[in-house]
Amino acid sequence: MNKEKISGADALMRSLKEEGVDLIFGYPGGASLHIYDALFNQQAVQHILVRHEQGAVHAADGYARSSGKPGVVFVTSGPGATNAITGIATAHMDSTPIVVISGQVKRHLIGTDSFQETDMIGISRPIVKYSFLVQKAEDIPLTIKKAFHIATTGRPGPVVIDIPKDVTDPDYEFEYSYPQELDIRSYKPVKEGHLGQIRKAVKLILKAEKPVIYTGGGVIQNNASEELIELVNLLNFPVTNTLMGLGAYPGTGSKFLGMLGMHGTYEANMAMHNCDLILAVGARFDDRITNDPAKFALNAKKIHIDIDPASLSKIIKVDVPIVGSAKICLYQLIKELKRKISKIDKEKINPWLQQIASWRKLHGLNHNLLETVPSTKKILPQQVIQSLYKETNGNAYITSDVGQHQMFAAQYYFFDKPRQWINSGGLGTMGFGLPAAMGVQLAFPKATVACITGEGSIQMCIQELSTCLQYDLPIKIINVNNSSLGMVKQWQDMQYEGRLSQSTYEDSLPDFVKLAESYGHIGIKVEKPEELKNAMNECFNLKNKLVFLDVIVDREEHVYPMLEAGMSMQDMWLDKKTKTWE
Ligand SMILES: Cc1ncc(C[n+]2csc(CCOP(=O)(O)OP(=O)(O)O)c2C)c(N)n1
Repeated sequence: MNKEKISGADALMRSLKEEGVDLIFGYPGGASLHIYDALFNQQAVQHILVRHEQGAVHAADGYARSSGKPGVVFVTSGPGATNAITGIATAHMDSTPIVVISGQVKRHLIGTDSFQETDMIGISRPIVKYSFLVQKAEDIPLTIKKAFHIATTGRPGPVVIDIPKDVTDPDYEFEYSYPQELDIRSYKPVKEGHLGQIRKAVKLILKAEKPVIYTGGGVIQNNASEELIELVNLLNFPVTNTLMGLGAYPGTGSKFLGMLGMHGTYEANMAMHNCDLILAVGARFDDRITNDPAKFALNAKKIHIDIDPASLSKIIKVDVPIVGSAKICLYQLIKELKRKISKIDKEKINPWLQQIASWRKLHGLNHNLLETVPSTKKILPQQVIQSLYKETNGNAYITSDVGQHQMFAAQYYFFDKPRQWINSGGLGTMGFGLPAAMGVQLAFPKATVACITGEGSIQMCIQELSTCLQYDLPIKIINVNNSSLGMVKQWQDMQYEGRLSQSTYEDSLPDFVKLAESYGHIGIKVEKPEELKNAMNECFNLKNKLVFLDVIVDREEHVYPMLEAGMSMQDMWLDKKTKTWE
């Protein structure tokens, strides 16, 4: 077969097409001009021009989280590359598969402090799953093949490919072919759980009287929700999800305890603290869950399924570690349990389920605040989420930013499906919500996409409102406006006697309605509780428009429950005056 001669830049575009890429988020510059010219000369891949590289990476991340396909980013060298760093770190902490292709200065200029030179490989090293500095055009196809394989398999994560400008020079051509097979000897993630370990896990499961299934983002990433639901139905065990895991088990499901951890529900945290068995799947026992690891679930046996061997017994020592993919290991567990079906006694855990129900009755979240809090008061942030949930029938894709509004969203919107809830859990990146929503809307043009944000977070990537206009993205922005950096203020209220150091803005906030309008969108402001329902309705009825709903809420509201730092999972603040310990 005659091989065609093409340039490195054209080879890059061809290789991306081979990987099924149809969308790229990016921003051009000197070092990536050859690449952008190759992009211009092809039709297969659409490019979304963002307004800041951070937005490009979050958008690719939102695209990846919602669609399950890897997100792709183009940035230029120097400031383009460094602007992408927060986005890469965000994807790294939440294990999202993205491939970031950065332009680099010409090879002979590397190391000379040349114009717009920065050591992208060095800077990004601790926050990528892997990175490549491409040395010659001929290496591009195999590098792309490897990058997509590494980003999407095992524990997914971001991969950076840094390409010096002369490597993509149109005057240098080589014989292009795309590798069909790939074999990386040093990288072979284990998918199937060890059968002996699965059997040990089954033994513990059959013995348990007070079990909890605790799952995280791994179940969503690995498309293992169906298996999780089947397992729950088989055993009748209660389930709690991390912030990253919401939607893996239906939020309205009868066995669901709500989110656990720092702002988890009372019943989920009490169940974790008092259980006799934890089955952890695709979750990593991070500090927002365990509180003090030395006081964590002391009477529980622990089974931990995770694709990443480094996560096992990293923070909490577990009794049965199982390395493997969540989907396959859950399937293996179900299969083994079915072989022992006569030994499954669903009734045995009834007293435990009753105990959990009584915890919920005692201090569970009030999901009827819209109906029960008088409309003479200020709007509560929780009511905004409840109103949004009602208006969208629970069917929207929800992205969020970081702060109190994020926690209220996690607590009060019931996510029934995986990939419906998209937020920065690990890094907690303010500015994530809007560009992530762009990625979701582009992945699912007909879907309803809402971004729950705060007036602090939205201003971190507000420039993407312009991108939304260019590409007609009818995102609904729900700004839970408490005119303060609410989560910071909450900690200052609780731990610094209310000294609000740099967490308020005096009267310097923009008029968000006018701001939205100046970007060509629609803005609606709501201040009174009785206006909320209609405004929400108007917002979502404007189907083809981006609407910025600026909801002025009670700034004194705190997020509860809240774990008391350094204590156990049962030590929670339940409101401003009530705590569960002495
Ligand atoms: C980029 C970044 N800077 C700082 C923080 C620390 N931080 C966490 S929450 C928060 C306040 C967020 O305010 P806002 O977006 O208005 O949301 P609210 O908490 O008021 O709902 C801050 C500053 C962060 N998470 N991300």
